Amino acid sequence: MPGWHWQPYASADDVNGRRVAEFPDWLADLGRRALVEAYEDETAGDGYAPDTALINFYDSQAKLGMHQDKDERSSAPVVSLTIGDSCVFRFGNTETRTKPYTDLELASGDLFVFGGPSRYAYHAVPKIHPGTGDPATGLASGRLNITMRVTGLNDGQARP
Ligand code: MD6
Ligand code: FE
Repeated sequence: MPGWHWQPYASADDVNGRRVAEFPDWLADLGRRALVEAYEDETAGDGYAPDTALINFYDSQAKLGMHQDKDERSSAPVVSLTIGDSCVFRFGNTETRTKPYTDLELASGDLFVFGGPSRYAYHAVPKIHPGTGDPATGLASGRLNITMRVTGLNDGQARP
């Protein structure tokens, strides 16, 4: 990060050399349900078709500085999921990487939607709370963050 290491249908040669996995339907379904709940609008998920999931692992020391998610060519919402350790999530404003911002706690199972006026809000992860995750998630330690996105970069053409 930032930038895109991989393309759909290509191999992830800087990680494991395997073909980048298809975006799972169940994850897109979860994204649509997230929009319905976040906007309290049964139609809010209609047509939402995320094509890319970025998965970041945070160890107990990891931090992510203030940034906007603006590599996408689409202003469709970004849906973020937390698994494992909880963290402090700093949700800022769209103008500056400084105050005003709100610090909130994201715990395993929480889902956060960046959409509408908050789509380009600055945000950060200043702190992980080590040891707060439930090993029943399958993650013994640390935090996984999955963000699903409509990149607008994918032409939708399947390649061999
Ligand atoms: C989070 N993640 O971990 C917030 N942004 O709660 C991000 O802000 C993020 O994980 C861009 C790319 C990957 C990310
Ligand atoms: Fe981000």
